[in-house]
Amino acid sequence: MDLHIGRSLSTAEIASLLTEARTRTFLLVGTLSDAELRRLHDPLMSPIVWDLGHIAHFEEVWLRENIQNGDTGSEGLSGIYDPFENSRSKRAELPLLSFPECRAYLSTVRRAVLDALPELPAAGGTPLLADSFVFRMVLQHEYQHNETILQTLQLKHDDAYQPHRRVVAPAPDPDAPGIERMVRFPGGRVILGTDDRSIAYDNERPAHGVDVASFWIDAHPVTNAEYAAFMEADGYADRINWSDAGWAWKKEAGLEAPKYWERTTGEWTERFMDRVEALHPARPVCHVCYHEADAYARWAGTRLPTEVEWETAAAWKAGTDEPQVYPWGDGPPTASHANLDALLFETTPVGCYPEGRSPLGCWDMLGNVWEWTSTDFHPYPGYETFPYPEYSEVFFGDEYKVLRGGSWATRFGAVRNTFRNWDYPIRRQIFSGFRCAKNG
Ligand code: AVJ
Ligand code: FE
Repeated sequence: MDLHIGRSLSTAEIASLLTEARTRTFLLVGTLSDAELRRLHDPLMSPIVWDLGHIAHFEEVWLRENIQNGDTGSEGLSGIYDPFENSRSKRAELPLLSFPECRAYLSTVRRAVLDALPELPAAGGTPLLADSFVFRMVLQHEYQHNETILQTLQLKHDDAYQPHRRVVAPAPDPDAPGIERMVRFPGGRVILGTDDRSIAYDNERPAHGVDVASFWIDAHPVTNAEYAAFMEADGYADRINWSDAGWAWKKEAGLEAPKYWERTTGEWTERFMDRVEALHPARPVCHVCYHEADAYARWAGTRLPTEVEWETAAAWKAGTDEPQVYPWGDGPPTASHANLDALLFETTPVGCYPEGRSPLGCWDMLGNVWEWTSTDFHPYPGYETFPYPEYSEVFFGDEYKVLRGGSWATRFGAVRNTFRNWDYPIRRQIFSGFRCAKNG
């Protein structure tokens, strides 16, 4: 699926991308009962019907009210579906639309959007419409909430979610070059971020030069086998591995293994939705918080990469001034580049995606697991809010750590080398792993 970054979309392309996004949303939630959709599965997440109503509301605000002066008759819903008015743990108490009502709301908004599309100025007369940005923003919003819904489904305590698994991982290529432990960036000036206005969020702009010192970075994310070695070496118990904040959190939360790891008969297992599997040694460790990633890195004699180092390892290509949009180049992601787009419903052993390697030699930069970086979420120099402060601006500060690269649950169109995600350093219901770096 191609979002044609950098140019405006035709009416037909917009319609087909919007339809495809909606088909996927319903594929994910279509087998759930009304009760499962309405329930608060975990205080960290919204009831799934909230996400669905919020997807419709966001589309209504941006593709009807803000560009078409449209009105679809849903006044009063703002108070329910505005994320800033109600925290996630309170959303189950709201008068939420039922699943059938959500379906009706989604389709009423969508019909109005599609009906009005042909009348929109083709070349895009406003900053929102220029290069079809606002359509890609609404698409990415639905994609992002698909991943949020998958986090909720993975958390579900009662009957495990049974996904439609539509894809199998490519078998590791026996002729593929072996994976080195670490690769080295020789140091130099790199361009980070982007000036793109067709898909990039405000927090990815502007493109800016940075002088980056030489460093080493893991050629693949830290694997289960590597993480298990840290556990066996009493890594969780040894104070020396932990920052003060990490140690305090570890004690309070009683952390002793990644979330969804279970040990019943001596051997660790890892759960993906309804599948409990023996720990695969070559899968990246997933569902660790920042503090666990940081502790592992200290134990290993390394550190987490900065987001500048991460993006350099993904996007820099020797001999060119232009950073690459994706680790493999500028072409859109496909199933042979990365474990993205959710239909595998689990992580894959590192080494399955030789086509996805970056020029520096890093595997799995996109897909599989989000990767914690050591960087707090701050704006780039020259940042300007566009189009609304509640996407990034209100989150800037040292409370959040930046994550990069997307996970198996991230849709193709929702990630690229410049994409910045962020979360609290204690979170681990997200599909998060990490890779390590060191000076040199
Ligand atoms: C970019 C994943 C941090 O889920 O809070 C969804 C994405 N923003 N709706 C979030 C988002 C508005 C955002 N993250
Ligand atoms: Fe949202």
